[in-house]
Amino acid sequence: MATAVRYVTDGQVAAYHRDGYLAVRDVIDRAQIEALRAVTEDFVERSRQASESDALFDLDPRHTVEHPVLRRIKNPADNHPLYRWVALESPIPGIVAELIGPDVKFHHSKLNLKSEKLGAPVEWHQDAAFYPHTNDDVLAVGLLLDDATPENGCLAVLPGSHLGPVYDHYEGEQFTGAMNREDLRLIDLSRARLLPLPAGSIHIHHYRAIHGSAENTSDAPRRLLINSYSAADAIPLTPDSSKSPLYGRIVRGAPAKVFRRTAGGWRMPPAFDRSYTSIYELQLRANEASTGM
Ligand SMILES: O=C(O)CCC(=O)C(=O)O
Repeated sequence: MATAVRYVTDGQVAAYHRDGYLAVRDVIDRAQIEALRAVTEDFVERSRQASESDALFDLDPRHTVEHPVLRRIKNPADNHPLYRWVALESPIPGIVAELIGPDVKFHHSKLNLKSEKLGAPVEWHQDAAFYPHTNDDVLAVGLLLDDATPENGCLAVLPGSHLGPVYDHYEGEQFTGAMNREDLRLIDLSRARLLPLPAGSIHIHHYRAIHGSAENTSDAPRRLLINSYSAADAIPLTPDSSKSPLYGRIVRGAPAKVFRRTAGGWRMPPAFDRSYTSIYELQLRANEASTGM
């Protein structure tokens, strides 16, 4: 009898549920990573023609035709077959199924680019504040297209924080895309773990896990292709903001006949189906508001 392929060990599955994150090395081979880098460089070239952020590109305010500073490619899985392969057919959905499956649903994809010396930080936040679901089996998988280091802004995660509350991501009435400053003061962020990893590795974080990353102060880029998934029986509580045809697609197993619900709640995000820009934009706007710029 054929045995099913296993991508992660029981120990890794337990570590994900205990810590709220997991790093796995050598998931995508060097040739595919080189191909993904070439595709990504083509998108950066195309972004020269854009003068403002749109449905595909999220541009840093410093972006110019001569020196493109692209922060994010939106919905990469809809925009190139290789990105789509990563999201739907690479070993990644299989790994997700071992963590929260067997039935797995696609949520969204994005590619965050931190360019040399310029790449913007991502402040501490929890993805759950952006897209709450009926239960907590929701996660994001980041595939590193470059070696990630503390200097180029590798991801940092606070272990065990997925077992705590989902904090307010508002200052007053403004959704800032970052954890509320008063709450942050009460949290010991010195316990956060940096995740430096070679290209081709993935890191996976639970959607309640507190995470963020520093700016890129190095001479090397840090490009991170993120795909988010949920258990099929985790039902989104807010409308889709991605507008992607892949949203809600079953990528492993079967659709849920019964939804599953975890107790608890937190403040709803704004109506992102009408107004979502990007986490960078939200965090920048909030910082400008707080410094009176
Ligand atoms: O790009 C990063 O380092 C962080 C990504 C992230 O947390 C996000 O885009 O929600």
